[in-house]
Amino acid sequence: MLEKIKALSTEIENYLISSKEDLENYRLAFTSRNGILSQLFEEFKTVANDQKKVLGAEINKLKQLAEGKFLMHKEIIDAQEENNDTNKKDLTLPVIPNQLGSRHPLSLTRSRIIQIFERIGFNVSEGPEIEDDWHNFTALNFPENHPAREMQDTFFINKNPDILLRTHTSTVQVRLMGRQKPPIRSIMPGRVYRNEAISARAHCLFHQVEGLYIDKDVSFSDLKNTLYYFVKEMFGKDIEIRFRPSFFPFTEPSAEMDITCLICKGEGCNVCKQSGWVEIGGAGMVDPNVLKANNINPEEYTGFAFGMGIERMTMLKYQIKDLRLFTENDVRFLRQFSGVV
Ligand code: 2NL
Repeated sequence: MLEKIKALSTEIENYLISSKEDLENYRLAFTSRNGILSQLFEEFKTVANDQKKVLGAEINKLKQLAEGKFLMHKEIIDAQEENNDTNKKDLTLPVIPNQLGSRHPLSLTRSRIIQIFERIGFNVSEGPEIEDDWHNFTALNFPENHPAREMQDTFFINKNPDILLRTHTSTVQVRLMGRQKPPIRSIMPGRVYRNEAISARAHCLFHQVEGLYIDKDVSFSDLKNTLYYFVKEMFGKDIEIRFRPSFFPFTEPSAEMDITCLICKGEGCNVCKQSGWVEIGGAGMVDPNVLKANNINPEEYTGFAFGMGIERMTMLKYQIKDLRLFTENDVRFLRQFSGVV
């Protein structure tokens, strides 16, 4: 009997199982109720008592080997089946919908700004981000020694002082004046670049929207009314706008624009430094020198222009505290804007 156990043990070890059928044949031959192992246990009952201890231990080892091999191969084959067998899958189940991405908050703000200005007759103009000195500075009445021309603000390309990354989108307005006679009524949203250290409040790349309206008899009250309308549409009827005297090389007179702080509604808080107002941009009447430089007769035409930061407005609108969130592309941040239109 010992011989028989040894032979069976070798047979089990060498038995090849590579399919479901192999596994079933193996089970029938060895471990099933009518298999060889059962027969062996029957035979064991007839063995002389003094041999039972030794033989019993051997048979048990054989049983463990046989059943262990069965379980191991069953696991492998079941796993393979699960991967291959599409028949088992319920193809009538509804599909799991693709998770849609969401619009970037800056893109949402940009679209909303365009929508608001298009309704009162402004169109949208675009232009290159790599510009020259004329379009970025000279045509906009920047004096030769103006600090904004210096290296710390402007990115120059290949150290060539004439080729640069635009520092404002006014370059597009210059191009527009170069190819279109007034009336001009257009807004220019786009990327601008400044050579600044990146922090929660500053970035070397950001987005601006500028606007330009040139026609006969355009006045400062047109400017105020247009921006008043914009602020009410963009931020709500309860938000006020105020103008403070300021200076820009390209406008005269010039003003900076504040709106009611959206966080405290004018009560005073950390965001507005207790003033109840937050700045959103600047504006003014186009300087006659700018009109002249762009071949528009300032005796015949007047105009107003304005510029606002898209990041700034987005941060105020959605209470975003750190500018860097806009460029890090963290999906946990971006996902919060899904469904916002
Ligand atoms: C700001 C201020 C401003 C303009 C931009 C402009 C363009 C032309 C002529 C005259 Cl072609 N002006 N643009 C005017 C006033 C202010 O931007 O704080 N931007 C974020």
